[in-house]
Amino acid sequence: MKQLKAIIFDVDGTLSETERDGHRVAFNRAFSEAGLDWVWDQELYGKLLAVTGGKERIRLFLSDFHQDFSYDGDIEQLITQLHAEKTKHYVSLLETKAIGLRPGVERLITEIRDAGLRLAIATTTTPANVTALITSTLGEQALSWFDCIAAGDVVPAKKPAPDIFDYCLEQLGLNPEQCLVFEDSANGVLASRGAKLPTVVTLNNYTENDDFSGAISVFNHLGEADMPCQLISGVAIEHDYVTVADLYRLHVNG
Ligand code: XBP
Ligand code: MG
Repeated sequence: MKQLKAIIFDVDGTLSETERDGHRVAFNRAFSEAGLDWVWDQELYGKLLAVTGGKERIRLFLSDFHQDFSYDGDIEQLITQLHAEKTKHYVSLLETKAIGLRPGVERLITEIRDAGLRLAIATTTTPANVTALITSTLGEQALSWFDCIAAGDVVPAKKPAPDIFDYCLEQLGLNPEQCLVFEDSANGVLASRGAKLPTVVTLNNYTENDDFSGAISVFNHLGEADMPCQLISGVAIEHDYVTVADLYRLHVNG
């Protein structure tokens, strides 16, 4: 019988709604500061989310949405610089506590720790962004709750490639069937399933039309006692919000 040992969380869109009001805003600030007239509105940003990774997203913007842009210098250097500035803006934004955790995230993380299960993170975003989000929402001590924070360019191929999850499993010293993943996007599920990891989805506005056929269950969020979650598809849970007991039950179905 497969025994659940660790819960692996994605970050953007799963722990927190960081994309629209966090990353997008930070990209726009970096563009404006660099004297560029690029503005990523909410709709365009939704299209750019087709790729994961901020540098990759700028490349997609230039190749598919702004072919007219010409630049005399080294374009890769410009992208690297813009992305570094974007990261600074994003971290500053989080330091103002502008973005909180999604419903049920803090509660479930506490329950997971109390149950003696291990915690990990597997994300495409830059490590500094993860540190800033965890610190600003759960406090600096919370960084030590995660046995592995696998993030960003530590692997060459970002989600939907399975590499970041493979890396995370290696760091944890666990097999895929000993873990359960929370993701919010089709690219995330392709990556986790590519690593053979059982996966549950909490979707959001940007991902509600994604294909989650590889997931055990899809919920709108994790829910709280006073904020019931909704099952969109897959295996149901016992109560109105996802508990550790549900994690064991969902895991058996993975
Ligand atoms: C989400 C991403 C990231 C962020 C931006 O990662 O694709 O690219 O949008 O962060 P996940 P960076 O859902 O895996 O957490 O600019 O640092 O890449
Ligand atoms: Mg995500």
